[in-house]
Parts: sequence; structure tokens; C-alpha cells
Amino acid sequence: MSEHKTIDVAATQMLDKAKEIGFLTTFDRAKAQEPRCTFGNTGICCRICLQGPCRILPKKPGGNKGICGAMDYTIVARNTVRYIAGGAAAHSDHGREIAQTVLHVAEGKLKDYEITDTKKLTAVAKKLGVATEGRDVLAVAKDVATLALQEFAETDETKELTWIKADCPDDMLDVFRKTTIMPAGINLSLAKLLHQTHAGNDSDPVNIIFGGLKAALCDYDGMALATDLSDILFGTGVPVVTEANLGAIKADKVNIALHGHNPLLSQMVVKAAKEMQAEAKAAGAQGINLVGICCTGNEVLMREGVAIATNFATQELAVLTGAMDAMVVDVQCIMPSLRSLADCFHTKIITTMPIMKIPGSYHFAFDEEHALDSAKEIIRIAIDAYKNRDVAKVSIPDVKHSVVAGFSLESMMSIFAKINPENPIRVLVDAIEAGEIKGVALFAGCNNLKGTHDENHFTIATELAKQDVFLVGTGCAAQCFAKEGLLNGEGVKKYAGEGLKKLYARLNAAAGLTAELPLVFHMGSCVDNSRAQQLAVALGKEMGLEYRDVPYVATAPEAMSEKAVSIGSWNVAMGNPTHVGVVAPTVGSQLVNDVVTKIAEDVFGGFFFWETDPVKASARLVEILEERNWKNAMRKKARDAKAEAN
Ligand code: BF8
Ligand code: SF4
Repeated sequence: MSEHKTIDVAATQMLDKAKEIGFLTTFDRAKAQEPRCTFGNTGICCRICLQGPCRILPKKPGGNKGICGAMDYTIVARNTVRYIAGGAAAHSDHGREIAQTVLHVAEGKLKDYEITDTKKLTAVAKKLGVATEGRDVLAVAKDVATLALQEFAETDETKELTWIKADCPDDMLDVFRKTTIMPAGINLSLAKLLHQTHAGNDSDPVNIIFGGLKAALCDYDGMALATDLSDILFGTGVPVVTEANLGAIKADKVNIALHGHNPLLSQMVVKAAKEMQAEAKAAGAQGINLVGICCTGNEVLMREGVAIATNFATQELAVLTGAMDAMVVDVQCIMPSLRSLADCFHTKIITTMPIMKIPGSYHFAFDEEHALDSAKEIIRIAIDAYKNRDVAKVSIPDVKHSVVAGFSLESMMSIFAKINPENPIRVLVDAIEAGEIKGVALFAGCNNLKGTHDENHFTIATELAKQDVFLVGTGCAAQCFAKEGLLNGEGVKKYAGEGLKKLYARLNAAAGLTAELPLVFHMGSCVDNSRAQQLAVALGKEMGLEYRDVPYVATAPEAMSEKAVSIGSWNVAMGNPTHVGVVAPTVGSQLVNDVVTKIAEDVFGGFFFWETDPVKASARLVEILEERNWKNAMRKKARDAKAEAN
């Protein structure tokens, strides 16, 4: 067992190198933070006003409350929902930027972008009630983008968000309305939540949590429109074959990492790189090699087949290979430490967005009106940097796996359609009803160095596969699977149970792809969790189930970011049992913890459960799926008996 807290062999090699040359990485910094403060770790430290921090100190007279009298449950509830507000703001602002770009394309203001996927545009327009018959593509795109932007601008509290209404089944929407969590405007709801949780405002933990769930639904809305509009702009993912892990970095090429979340610039870099291979060759390289990190990586993997270098916790290690010429970053999940690390090499860290700068790093203000030119200039910076590369410092781990990815819901359905052209989703439902598979599990979220990097992701996925659960993944979870060889046919052979293997045999025989289907269907970036939710909705519809009875579970085995909290929260509201593999920020209040782990199930059908042990978590996830299947079977039996009696 390696001394480093990772299961990734390539990362282990790089961490050995870091140790050898005396670099401190995020792994060292995580160690330096131990032991953690129990107050902060369990959510009972309040810093909402300047009298704080207030902690809950039950043994001291007056210490069982904050200075203002806030109880543990108020403090925990406020802290938790403020995570949701942060996550929802990040996802939805990303969506808003894409919507803005689609609008500008529709208005003819941008020369470098176009409406790439008109089929998706029509489908999205139809679900939103935008007329398409006989209309110009740009006119339809303008209406769709305008509706998307209105999601943010709406201040009328009686108007409901359009995307949520279009995407969710009626029984789910009814619950949202009854519990008053159906949001109107995104900006309105997020501002309201910050207001609601201001010092001296709401102290009712249940009311605060409901405010948080409203914001979580805004998170869904923002990411669903980000997914839809990105597909319209850049195309909807189709199966691609590529590779993953640090071995995807090439010693003889100009290496550029695309890191962050928003695909507006990275798509242009992909386009520009195709045109600029000769320039790289003129500088002495064999060409340009693009690799992805975090969700920008997932976006360009889905649509362009760009290889994955690594995921969140190991982003620094891509620089440490000594062969990374430039890392182009946009927004979210970018470690500030990258710059100081890059200083020890020739690597250029290029920030590109007005709200994400790193002191001392090179800032290239991305300009969407000259997007392709911006991308070309960035590539030139990388080519120049390549000329300064010190070969003595280069060590790229010879570790990578082949990857089959690109599973938008549309591309999954077109594979299923090879078996059942009339009703593709039936393929999955048949496998569930025949008992071949137990249901579907979504793997989402980050890395969290409170645990061992990638261990929870890998263990839970392989355990569930053995137990015949159909797996889909997004974000850094999916990137772990890519790096560890679970996104290819070998993964199925090694880990799938007999029932799951039977389904794969039928799918592979029908799919007609050059590569076998992977153990986990990589559905994209974190905003693409909306795709996975649409899969759950489609399953429920085809199985004739209420939304809360679908054999579908979600897990964030290594949740880290505020975005993960908001994704988990809308999963719960949308009826999905949701596992989190790190200590949750709600455990400091028994009341709040009970609300989100128990009462939530009565109200919404979904609930959270916390389990840091990946084997125990897997067992519980399987048990939940089995329970749902059993209940569904019993209900059917009762219905059949009643029908016979009549
Ligand atoms: O949005 S999984 S560490 S990269 S937050 Fe970040 Fe978490 Fe990775 Fe994607 Ni999602
Ligand atoms: Fe302390 Fe109350 Fe201020 Fe929180 S809001 S820091 S509990 S005084």
C-alpha cells in the first residue's frame, strides 16, 4: 500500500516525484489540516454575523446557543442551505452564460459560434412550448435563449421556472407546489435564500431547509438549461473512443489542459488546435495534444473525444509531469496552488474569465466576439512555452486506459433503439422487470481528500456492478472511472454481475459500435446530472411508477463542492435516495440531520444517507434498490388481484 492517499497508480508516481523534489501538493495540505475542528466539521460553527464565530458549547452556561440565541439546528440549517445557494449560483451562472451566447448567435452577433444541433433545438423548443413549424432556426434559438434568460430575470413569485416545469413529471411538480419549494426566478430565489438566512432572520430549521430546496431546484434548472443550450450550440454527445489518465499527456507534443467547467472557450480551443498543428510542428513538436481536467474536460470529452488527464484532487499532478505547456482554466474547481506549482516548470496557467483570476498567473480575457482568435492566441502561448520545456524535468507516468464515453441521453437511447426502435427505454425497463438488473445508480461529484482519492468512487462502482446495478456517471466520479479502466468493455468483463453481463451482451450485439460498451455510461459534466435525472424520469414513466418509486439511486462518494450539496439536494427533492461518502455538514444537529435523512423520505420520497465506508455504502444502495423493486412488485400484485376480483 502506497503512503499516498490515492488509488490512482499514475498519481502515486507523481506524488513520489513531488516528495523527491520537495513539492507540497494538496495531499500534503490535506494532512496539514488534520485534526479537523469538530464545530466546523459538523456544521455547528456560525459565522453569519460579525459577533461570530459562535460555536455550540452545551457544557457552558449560555453556550448551548449562539450569542443571538441561534440554536444548533438554526446554525446547521443556515450553513447547509448557504452551500446550496453557492452551488446553485455557480451552476446557473454557467447556464446563463451559455444562454447569453446562444442569444448572441441568434442575433447574428457572433461569427465563431453557430447553432450546431438543430434537432436538439427543435426538441428543446417543443418541450418549452416554443413554436418551431416553418420557423427559421435562429428565430427559434432566439426564443429558447430568451426563455432561458427569463429564468434568471423573473421577479414575479407566482411564475414557475420553465425548465423545471418541462422536465419534471406532474406528480413531482405537485409535491414541489404543496411544499412551497417550486421556484420562480433563479436570481430571486437565491437572493431570497441569502436574505432568509441573514443574521436575525429565519430561525426555523424546517423553513430554512425548504428555502434551501427551492434554491436546489434552481440549481437543477440552471444546469438543465446549461446542458440543453450547450448541446444546441456545440452538438449533443455521441459515443467517442479516447483514453484517460496522466499517460494521455504526450512527451513529444505541445500539451494543453482544458480545465474548469464552461465549454464556451474550450470548444474554440479544440477547433483552433485542429488548424494549428503545423505551427506546433514548426516549433519542433509532433503537434498539439489537448487533455481535459474536471468538467471542462468532460464537456470536450463528450463532444470532441478529448482525452481525460485527471480529476479534481490530482490537477496539480498534471503540471508536475513537466510536460504540460499550458493549462487553460475557466471557472470552478481550479486550485489556486496551480500557479505556484507552475512557476517551478515552464507551464503557463492561463485564466480566462473575469471572475476567476489567480494572483501572478497570466490572464487572457476571453472575448466571445473574437472567440476563435482568442483560442488561437492561447494556443500560441502554449507553443511558446513548449519551446522552454526542460526535458530533464519531464516524467509522464505510463498509465492510461481506453475510454468509451459520450453518453448523452439521446446517444444512450439510440443504442437502446437498436434493440427496441419503437420504445428504446423499454430495454432498460425489461432488464429491471426481468430481475437482470436491480436498477440504476448515478455516480456524481468530486474528490475529497478527507478520504483516499478515488477509492470510494471505484469501490462503490465495482461493488454495485457485481450486484447487477446499471451505472451512469458524471463529473469527477466519471473521470475516476475513466482513469481506472471502468469506461471500457474490460470493465464489464471484470466487474459486472451475471445479470448485468446479459444486458451488455444484448446491447453490444445490437449497438454496432467499434468498441464495446463501458461498465459506466459517462453522461458528462456536473451540469449534465440533468441528463441522468431525465433518465430516471423516463424510467418512471415507462414503468408506470410514481416518481418516488423508481429503482434509481444517486451517490456522491467523494463530495467536496457546494455544487455537490446542491445537486444532492435536488436529487432528494426529486425522489432519489442519495448517498454521500463524507461526513455531512448536518450532523451537528440531530433535528436537521433527521429531517434530511428521514423526514425527507416521507415528504419527497428521496433522502440523504451518509456512509464513509464504501462497502457499507454499496450494500445500503443495493438494499434500497431491492426495497423499491419489492414494493413495486407488491403494489402490482395487489393491483392485479383487485383487477381479477372485479
Ligand atoms: O462540477 S465533480 S470537483 S469538477 S464540483 Fe468540481 Fe466536483 Fe469535480 Fe465538475 Ni462537479
Ligand atoms: Fe453568533 Fe448569531 Fe451571529 Fe451566528 S448570527 S455568528 S450565532 S451571533
